[in-house]
Amino acid sequence: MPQRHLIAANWKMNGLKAALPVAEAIADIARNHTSEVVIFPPATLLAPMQKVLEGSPVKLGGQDCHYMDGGAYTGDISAAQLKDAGASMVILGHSERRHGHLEPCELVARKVRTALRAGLTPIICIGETLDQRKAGKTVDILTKQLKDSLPDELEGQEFHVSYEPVWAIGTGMIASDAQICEAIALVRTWLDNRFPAATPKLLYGGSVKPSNAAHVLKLSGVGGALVGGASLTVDEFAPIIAAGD
Ligand code: G2H
Repeated sequence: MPQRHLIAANWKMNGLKAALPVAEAIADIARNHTSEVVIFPPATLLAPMQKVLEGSPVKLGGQDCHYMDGGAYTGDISAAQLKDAGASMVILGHSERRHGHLEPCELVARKVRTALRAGLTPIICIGETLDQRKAGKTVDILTKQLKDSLPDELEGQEFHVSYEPVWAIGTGMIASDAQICEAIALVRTWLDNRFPAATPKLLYGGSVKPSNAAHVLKLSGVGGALVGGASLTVDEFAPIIAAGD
């Protein structure tokens, strides 16, 4: 039986309380489709969104967490706090963290361990920049990111990996079928060797829209999509959820 697609809504630093009805509408839509739908709202909306989603199939996740379990880290959020506010998943290693906050792979790996300790399922993001792709380094970069960001502790745990080419994020310039399939195949082969018992879903992220979602989700090995801009409105996200059927 084919796996259900994982359709993840990464709201990034968007959304006030006024956006809660969007989550409510997404929950209504998700009830009529087969995909597993997860919303990653800003942390301020986790608790109120949990109330809105009560009894619905839609899950919640955090967009990042600190590498420590807790302590004097002003402005940060712990994995346990995300869990306490209703999250069951967390995105780690998103390129907006790797590049915008200069987070190296080793830090991502520490965060993965912390997330697992808190009982969160990590979605670990990897992806090359345009310069790296042009220089023919994509395979090396993705392999290094996998090797250094995925700790041994993932053995026997639930986790997912999202391939997000940096140049495709928020640009409207989606990767080609060949580029997606090549990267997904590389990740699957690497994971099969490193974590043979694991069954992670492999997501694609980067300018997924209603117009391309069904096509991307049918590509070989693609188990879901991490959607940014197009997850912020029901009009755009509803057809992406439906595309996962
Ligand atoms: C990639 C994606 C969501 P967008 O960051 O993770 O964003 O769909 O806006 O390119």
